[in-house]
Amino acid sequence: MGLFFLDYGAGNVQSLANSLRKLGYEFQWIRTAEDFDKATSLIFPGSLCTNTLLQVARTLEYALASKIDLFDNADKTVPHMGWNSIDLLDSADKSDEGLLESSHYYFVHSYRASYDPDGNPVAAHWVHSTTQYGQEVFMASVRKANVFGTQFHPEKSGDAGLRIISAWLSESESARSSAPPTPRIPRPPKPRDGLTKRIVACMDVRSNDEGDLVVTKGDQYDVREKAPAAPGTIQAQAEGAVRNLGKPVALAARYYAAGADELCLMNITSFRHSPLRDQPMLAVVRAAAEEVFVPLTIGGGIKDTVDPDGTKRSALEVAGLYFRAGADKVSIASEAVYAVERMRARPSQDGIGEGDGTSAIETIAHAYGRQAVVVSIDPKRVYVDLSYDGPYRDEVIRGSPGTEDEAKAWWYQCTASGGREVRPLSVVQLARGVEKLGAGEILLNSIDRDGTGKGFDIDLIQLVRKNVRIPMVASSGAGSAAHFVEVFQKTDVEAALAAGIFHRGEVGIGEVKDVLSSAGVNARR
Ligand code: 1PR
Repeated sequence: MGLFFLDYGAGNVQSLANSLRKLGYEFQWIRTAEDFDKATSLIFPGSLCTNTLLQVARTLEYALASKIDLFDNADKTVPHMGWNSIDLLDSADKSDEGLLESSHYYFVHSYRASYDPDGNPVAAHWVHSTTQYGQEVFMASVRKANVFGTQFHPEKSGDAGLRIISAWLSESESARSSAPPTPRIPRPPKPRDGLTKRIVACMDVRSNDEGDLVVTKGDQYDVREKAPAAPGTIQAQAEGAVRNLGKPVALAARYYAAGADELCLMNITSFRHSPLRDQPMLAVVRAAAEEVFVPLTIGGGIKDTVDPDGTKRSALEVAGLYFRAGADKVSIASEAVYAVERMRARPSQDGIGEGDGTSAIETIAHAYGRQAVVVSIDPKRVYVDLSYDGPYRDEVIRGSPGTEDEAKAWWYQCTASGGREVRPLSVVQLARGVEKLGAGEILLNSIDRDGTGKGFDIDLIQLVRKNVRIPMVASSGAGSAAHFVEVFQKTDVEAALAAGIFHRGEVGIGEVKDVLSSAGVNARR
């Protein structure tokens, strides 16, 4: 008897289990068919429900009776990824299961069950809340008798999400099973797209010279302290220690408490390691996921590798290890560059090239969904003559008058291995290629701006935005809260990321959100 949990390999199993532990609930995993009969409450990753599978099946049947379609990406990026508000439909008993219209919840999905009270009035009675993305209104939560399901991820929705899980599970089982159906009152939705701009804190993690994993931060990807070169030595020999800005798990917990909408952990020396050697990184992810109830992206080393004992591991297996440890998305950099180079060797009508189904992006997106695959791009400016007419002429940016870039022209070249390898690929070619291969989001860095505090590279971000219809995170160069306002006002990105200013405590996440709100940019509070 008691609370049971069904693990069918979905990506968010670990996060949901962590949220239950955080709330103090004990649960058992469903291991045999008989366990279903022992369960008085049953949790399906992605939805919360009680009693028997039959009821789950009925709920799904009900949901399937509604129209389930892909979001239209003509007016917005897809997947719908981020924190959105909900519109609670009225009920006779006012049972809102802990949901609040003043809160935001984390959504990540490409398909939605549309809310259509006129076309499907029977189903509409069981819709508990709706959400709007662009012009589309869809079901955010459903409840019928003792079955409750959400489209968003309560386990990734911070305190607001934990409150829902707690409200549902703390309702006594007898109250739940004896509760009469409480049909909602269908009505036209209140028009509001409440999607907020996301603020992401990124931690670059590597081992220092003592072998401990620390959060570090470079300037233009150089993470060592600058030491003056002694006479007779070259600068490389005079490099100082790896900068140590704190412990990854403690910092992750601090950013979660401060209101970060999402966190990234980048294993920045992973290209030297196999997953077996990266066990400490897996332990960091596991520990961070126990403390942090917002989405967690893990990057670095997502590629086919060979362990020291000769065991081969595919990128899909490596990603699976991170998902099992509690990551929600994996971020792929070097392998994405190589995959797009390969696809360009297989010509296609759209000029982008064709994947062969074997790349890390394709295999992971196929197994876990495209929303679980981020591609991290590390571009560098290549300056050219103002009269440049070479192969990248359509992507050339000319500096605006009155800026430090006046009279300069450049295009953006892709790199691999954290900027160490320059590749024959432009940022536009890479972005369009990874979108076609199945990436769900682009994390756009800039080697030129990283750690400089000069602000985001607006030209770069606008260029990539014009070329892809998946969500984008702008990264590199944030030096003040005003830089976040600038990036959201001048470009149409969904999220902005910073590292240095947060690690050094120069600007707080709360301060960024205050400044965004004052400037009229929608931010989660
Ligand atoms: O190639 O798939 O193994 O992935 C390696 C990952 O590690 C890539 O995402 C790459 O960006 C990252 N990386 C590799 N070397 C470094 C380095 O710094 N030496 N860090 C590195 C990248 C850039 C951002 C940083 C922003 C914001 N760091 O992560 O957080 O630029 O910084 P700021 O706000 O201080 O300006 P693979």
